[in-house]
Amino acid sequence: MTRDDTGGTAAVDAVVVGAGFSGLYMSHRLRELGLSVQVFEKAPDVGGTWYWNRYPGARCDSESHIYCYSFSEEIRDEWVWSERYPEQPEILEYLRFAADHLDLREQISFETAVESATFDGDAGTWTVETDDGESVTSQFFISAVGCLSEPYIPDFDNRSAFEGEIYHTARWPQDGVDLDGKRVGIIGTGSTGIQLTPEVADRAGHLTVFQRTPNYAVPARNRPLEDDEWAEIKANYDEIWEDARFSWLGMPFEMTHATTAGMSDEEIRDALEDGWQAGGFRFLHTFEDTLFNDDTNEIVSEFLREKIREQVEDPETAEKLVPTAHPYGSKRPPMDYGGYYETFNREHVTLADVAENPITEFTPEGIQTTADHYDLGTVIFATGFDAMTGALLAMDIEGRDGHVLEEEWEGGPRTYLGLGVDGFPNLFTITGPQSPSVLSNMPVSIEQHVDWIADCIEYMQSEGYEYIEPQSAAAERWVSQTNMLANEMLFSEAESWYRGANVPDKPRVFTPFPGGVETYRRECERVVENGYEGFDFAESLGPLGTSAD
Ligand code: FAD
Ligand code: N01
Repeated sequence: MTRDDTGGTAAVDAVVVGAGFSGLYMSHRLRELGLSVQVFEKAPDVGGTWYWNRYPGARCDSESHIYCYSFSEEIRDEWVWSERYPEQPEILEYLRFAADHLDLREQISFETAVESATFDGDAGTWTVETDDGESVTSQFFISAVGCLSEPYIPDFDNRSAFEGEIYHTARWPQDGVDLDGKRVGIIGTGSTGIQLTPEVADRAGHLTVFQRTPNYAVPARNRPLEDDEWAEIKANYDEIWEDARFSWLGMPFEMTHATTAGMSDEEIRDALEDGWQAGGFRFLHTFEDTLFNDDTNEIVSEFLREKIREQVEDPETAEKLVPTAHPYGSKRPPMDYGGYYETFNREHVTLADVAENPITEFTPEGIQTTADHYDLGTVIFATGFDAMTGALLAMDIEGRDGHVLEEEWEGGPRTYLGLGVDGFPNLFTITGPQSPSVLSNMPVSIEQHVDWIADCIEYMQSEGYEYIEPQSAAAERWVSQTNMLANEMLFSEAESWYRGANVPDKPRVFTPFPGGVETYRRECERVVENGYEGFDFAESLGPLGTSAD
């Protein structure tokens, strides 16, 4: 059955929220299974991340040949990436091409935000309500809302008093922003701020970068992809993807060394130089224990600190840019696409250390810190996202027997495998909390989640099951395992968005699964081989939630 256009309640087999990498592939797989699907997407087009993040310099830092879908030979054969790390318009064009090729647009309602989803215990269906007053019922409710899609804007005093222009990088205007000759301020030095800074410096009359925490940026070493290189990738495509699927980060790179222990200083330096020259995430593959071993990490961090000092002429500015309070990799490693550190050598660029002198308020003319006033015409928030749970919890989700997701997750998210939540039958969360998601090259993880969900629904169809729900004990175990693994690594040594630390009052828990893409995939496969261990299935609602596990 398809949704009726009258605004009345209608029934579909599945509602999918979001039309980025996840929602597009999910709706394709469901349609292949013969299900009727309704996709809701806030934006006026497909693309997700790549629709919204149009700021100057936006590009991926996964390499293009693996930052894409692998499931369709036709898409793969028809598409040619231009660069090692393509820019936002090219990635958006790719996702548009994929949506058109798979003929997915007809089932998507654009410019429609899902506001709530309520499980009706009598009917055994989800009722999904949108911001345009529409109401749809469905058997399955599938979230593809993205881990990094709910922008975070700090609540600075007097922001509305500012008489200039304010932008967030993840809500960048379609027609761009005129920055030429302007006095611009950028707040934030995460991956986004670091990509943005050199680009804005090229255009602005004066640029002030407000930095709270310095970061370790490694050169991305972007370049065009040559024809012969692309031909070789295509010739070995299946092998490359198989390596990515059974890897640590969803990237087909080998670790160069297990550890620094037993190596001479010169050997270590040479290995790090090789990683530095290779660039991007290949650098992180220099030593396997970088995120586990304090000694190795300190060597790697110190190498990067020296590299920063070499690039910045003024020693005082250099020291402000050198991270000392957190180990490399404990925050998401950013990439440098074009002289980030060298930008601070330019006459018209100022670094404002807002850890030392915090921002106190906005004024009509700019930003006041505890030390100085900065006159600005344009302020760009590169302040990131309410990550992992922000977009999910922006919807009011109520499961069976009055389980409300926001209340259940007051102390932090709790899922089984990042795929489902106990108390919420037939809800699936693509790249949900406690899955590898943001700790991986995401298309690899997205395809794995979508395939797992689609295969599970196919299994339900073949067995005559109407409902699936994780067991509480299984979710409990999975969350403990995720936390245990995170505690064995260096993640707890940084105030990062991985731990919800960037958003005031958010629970401080580590949200992604840090055990690696391969380990996670094998666990998901093992769960299926053991008859979907940890999940309950039922033909009617009665038995759900009663399993003693
Ligand atoms: P998204 O692309 O975030 O799509 C989610 C969609 O859901 C959005 O379109 C949103 O509008 C919609 N939505 C949300 N809530 C609702 C609602 N209530 N109702 C209706 N619609 C809703 N990952 C990598 O692996 N490698 C990279 O190099 C990389 N680069 C990145 C660069 C930037 C600037 C950012 C922000 C992220 C990057 N990521 C990268 C992560 C990126 O988010 C994922 O790779 C991927 O695009 C996620 O796809 P998705 O479909 O799961 O989510
Ligand atoms: O966001 P972030 P992002 N006062 O949260 C600062 C992906 N991504 O958009 O570190 C002052 O990392 C905050 O300071 P601090 C990638 O996964 C990928 O940059 O909290 N400053 C920080 O510097 C990435 O990790 C790519 O002390 C404040 C910055 O704002 C994720 O998206 C490109 C502040 C936010 O950094 C998010 O990256 C871009 C305050 N009150 C993004 N509040 C590529 O692939 C926050 N900050 C290339």
